[in-house]
Amino acid sequence: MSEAVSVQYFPVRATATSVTARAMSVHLVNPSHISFGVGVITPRWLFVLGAATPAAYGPPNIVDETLEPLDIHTVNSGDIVGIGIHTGNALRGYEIGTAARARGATVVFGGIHATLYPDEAHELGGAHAVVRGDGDVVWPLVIDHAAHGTLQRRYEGGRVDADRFVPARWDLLPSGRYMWGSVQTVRGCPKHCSFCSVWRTDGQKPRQRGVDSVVAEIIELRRRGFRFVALADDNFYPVALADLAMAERQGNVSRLEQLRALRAERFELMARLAELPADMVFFTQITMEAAEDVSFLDAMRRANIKGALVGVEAVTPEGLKDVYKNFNEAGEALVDRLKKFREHGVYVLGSFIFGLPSDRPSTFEATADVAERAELAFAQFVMLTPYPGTVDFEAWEKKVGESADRVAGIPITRHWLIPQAQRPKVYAPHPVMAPDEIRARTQAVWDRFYSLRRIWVRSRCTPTLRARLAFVLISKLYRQMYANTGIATDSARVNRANRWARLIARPCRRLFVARPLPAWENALSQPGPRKLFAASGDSLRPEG
Ligand code: B12
Ligand code: SF4
Repeated sequence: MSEAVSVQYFPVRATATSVTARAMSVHLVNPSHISFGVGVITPRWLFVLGAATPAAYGPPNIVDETLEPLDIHTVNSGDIVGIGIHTGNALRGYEIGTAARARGATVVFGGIHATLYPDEAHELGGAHAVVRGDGDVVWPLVIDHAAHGTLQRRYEGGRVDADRFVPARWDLLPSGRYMWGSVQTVRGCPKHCSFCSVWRTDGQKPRQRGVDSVVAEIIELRRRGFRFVALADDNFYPVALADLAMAERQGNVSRLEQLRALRAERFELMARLAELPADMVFFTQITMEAAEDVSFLDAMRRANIKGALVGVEAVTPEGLKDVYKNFNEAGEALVDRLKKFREHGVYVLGSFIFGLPSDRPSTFEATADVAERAELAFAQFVMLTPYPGTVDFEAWEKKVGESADRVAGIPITRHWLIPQAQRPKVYAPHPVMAPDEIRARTQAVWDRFYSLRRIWVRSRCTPTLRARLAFVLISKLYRQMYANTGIATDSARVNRANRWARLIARPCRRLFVARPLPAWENALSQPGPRKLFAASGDSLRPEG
């Protein structure tokens, strides 16, 4: 694209001190068609781009619509509105962009969906410019161009090297609204699952952030009263033992060294996390292969990484073949592998996909049984959705071609443009089950796994009554928030679920917050976090 501006050609930051800079405001908006008042996890991109916004333009106005909708009257002519979209919230993003443009603002889109469909943001979202890829480095340049009237149609943010990732600005967080902070430690994933776009957009080369900058952000969050932090990584375990063995077998010395260095850095990070206050709880996403890496699991336990989303996807070998995930186990070996996490103090949120071509009516109950026998703490059962940028999507789009069914006049191969309430639940025809059968059976599995009795039994994994209560509430919240992401058919059920989620969210948040530790304020430059704690007089964990 000739108009595209690539980040490589520009310095990290252009200067911007003009009068225009001070007269206009920068808004960053995370779109959502539904607001809960309280958020579970901080949407990290808002605070990363907030940090990347040049100081000359003043602090950006951050709006997360999962908390409450944007008040469009806060947007004035000449302002810059940055909107980050993934596929699920693209339609709402386009509404916001169109409205902001009508008010005379400069509209810029970014995020994974805009990366995949930049023209769509121009055609439907009122975009003046679209940033593809990472925004860390290119965002200040975009703002400067907008301020100086030299804005381009397209910017290529590329895949920024890990040492140029911008740490988030947590001082921009609205207080008392989120349960978990989010810190990214690695971007990219070496695997190639067919339903996932990460390895194609973020790349297969893991870009690991330096340990110091990760720890500094966590300290900052803890200082503000967050003791629960999601490590917002694609895959926290980018080097499996099998990868090392393969490089060794191939006699590939440089690859082996590279992998060993990455792995050593993971252990270094976990050792540093272990030095943080003992009340910290981390959660991440990891592949199942980590179960056979006992030293890694033990390091996770010491680091207080107490939970991990594991993509189980399917419980049969045929299902795993369907999604190119042959590195996972099936059957009893799967149950044993998942239990390994638990034995080493890591509680698993198992993620399963329903609607795979090899699924049969019996697969649903069999999956629910595995989830129980494997002693999963949480589970999600998602229906196969072809996300753009994935191998599955491309195959499906090619197969249905021009003859794709239409809903509200929109081909289902552009399902994200169909109004939320009318979106189909199942996209690809299944060899033996009707779409509604898949939906109903999926819902039944959710209902079974999240029955109050079963949640209460599972909550025994927590140490105190307060923690058990938190477990029950978060389980119910999780269930209710998911009730409208695909499985519920009638709007009454969706509305009921949303009301419940709103009601539970506030008390739930209170169970997650910790005492802020402002004494850490000036101590970030000190040698190590453990010393900082001793110096602050806090007795969460003694020094030495
Ligand atoms: C952490 C995470 C979650 C968390 C937390 C979400 C949260 N509140 O932040 C949880 C577990 C809740 C979650 C849930 C889901 N997620 Co998720 N998630 C992620 C993950 C691993 C990291 C996101 C993150 O924080 N990255 C760090 C930030 C800094 O990076 P970033 O968001 O990409 O932003 C950068 C650029 O994109 C760009 N950018 C972003 N916005 C903007 C805006 C402007 C103006 C500009 C200039 C630049 C810009 O600059 C940023 C800095 O470089 C991504 C994978 C990924 N690599 O993105 C998946 C990912 C975003 N999730 C995905 C999916 C599918 C989901 C679910 C639908 C899963 C499900 N089946 O239920 C739900 C939907 C939730 C919802 N309704 O929003 C997909 C989205 C695919 C797509 N095409 O949209 C991804 C890409 C993973 C995948 N497997 O493909 N997710
Ligand atoms: S699903 Fe997970 S393991 Fe597979 S490519 Fe995506 S991030 Fe990597």
